Amino acid sequence: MISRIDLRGSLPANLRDVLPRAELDVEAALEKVRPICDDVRHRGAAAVRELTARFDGVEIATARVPAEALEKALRELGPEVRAALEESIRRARLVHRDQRRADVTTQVVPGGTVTERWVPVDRVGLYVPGGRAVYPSSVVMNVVPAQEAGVGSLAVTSPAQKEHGGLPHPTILAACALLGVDEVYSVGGAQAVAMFAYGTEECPPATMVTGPGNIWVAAAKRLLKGRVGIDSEAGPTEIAILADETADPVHVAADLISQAEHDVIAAAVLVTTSAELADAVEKELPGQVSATRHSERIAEALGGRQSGIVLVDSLDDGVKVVDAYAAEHLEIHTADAAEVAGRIRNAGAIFVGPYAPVSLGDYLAGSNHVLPTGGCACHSSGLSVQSFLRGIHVVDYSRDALAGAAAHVSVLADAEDLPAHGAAVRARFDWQVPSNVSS
Ligand code: HSO
Ligand code: ZN
Repeated sequence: MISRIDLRGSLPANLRDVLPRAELDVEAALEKVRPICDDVRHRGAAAVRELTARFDGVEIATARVPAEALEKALRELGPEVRAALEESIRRARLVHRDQRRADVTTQVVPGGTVTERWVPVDRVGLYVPGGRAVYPSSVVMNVVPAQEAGVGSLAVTSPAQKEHGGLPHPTILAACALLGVDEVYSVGGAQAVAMFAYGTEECPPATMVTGPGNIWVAAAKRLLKGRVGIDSEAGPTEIAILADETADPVHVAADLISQAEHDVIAAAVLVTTSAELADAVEKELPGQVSATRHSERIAEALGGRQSGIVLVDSLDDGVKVVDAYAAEHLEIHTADAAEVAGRIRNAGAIFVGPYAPVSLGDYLAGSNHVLPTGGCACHSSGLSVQSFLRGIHVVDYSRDALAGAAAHVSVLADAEDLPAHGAAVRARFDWQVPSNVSS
């Protein structure tokens, strides 16, 4: 059901290449997505409606979800789901509120300061997947950091659903209503990203588009990046587990299965020092898989080349392996899990010990579940308040402070053969370099 990679002995130099990983060919999707984005750019709302009819099989009179539909969805939301979503929002707010940054002013020289001022982007368009994946939790994970960052204008879009009269899934609508988001669109795919990037008669353009989506959404984000800011091109979900002989194989198997549930191309990787644990997990998987609802999808994900059990000699090697893999989610099931977690450098999020499964982070830990996939955790972070802020440097120098820098500016400008740069400073001192250079 799941393959094995034996890295006992010595670790190969090209560690990253020998580890299992799915390749998502976003590049190939770009050419298909380009005409869709161009169409939305040139024909606006009419193109969005026609593309929705073509790809989602639904005729929508307007892309904007009426306020009554949001109110109705909230009224009809089951009380248990409502309570769980409210608690998820409350915990996420606690964590994300603490991520807010204060402006910092540094006095570089007397009379010369640089302030880093944190300013939220003006308007964010949040993409929420639809279809097989109905993720109200992703509404929470995208909206909360944007709101806590102070983004003034927030719109959500999610694909039109035939069985819901051309509206997004009602739980998505209810989550928007709970979060106080009243601008919602029933548009999915590349056309949704284009709608936010270019704007239409119905939807003003956004400064930034965030949120996970399928390959078409990822391709549209790649294509329109620059025109609009993006978070990341979220790829298929990944879980890596670093475990020693103290780990419980039942928990390990359950957690691997939990993320394999997302997609046939989701990745589940166990890295362990214990061959006994590897055997026990392998023995445990089939029973748990067949007992769960999406067993076919899960079996395909676990059996795919992106998943596997990796055997290593020591925890030190295990740390090297999971660092090379740079998983979206990394669980640590070892004797001193906190100590091992402290040594990890590359992961989207780290889940420490037996009582912090990824599923907790998906819904209720307070952490964000929009995390870097495909190894991007070695250079990127998950969604946070910071994702929606720009740090603007505000430079404020007095005449004397500029005088103290003038000679160095002139010299550097000449060294770069950009004499007009130096002249711009000298113009303020009757074209002379002031003599009072401070160092
Ligand atoms: N594990 C997914 C998020 C999610 N799980 C949403 C359940 N619902 C990517 O981090
Ligand atoms: Zn999940």
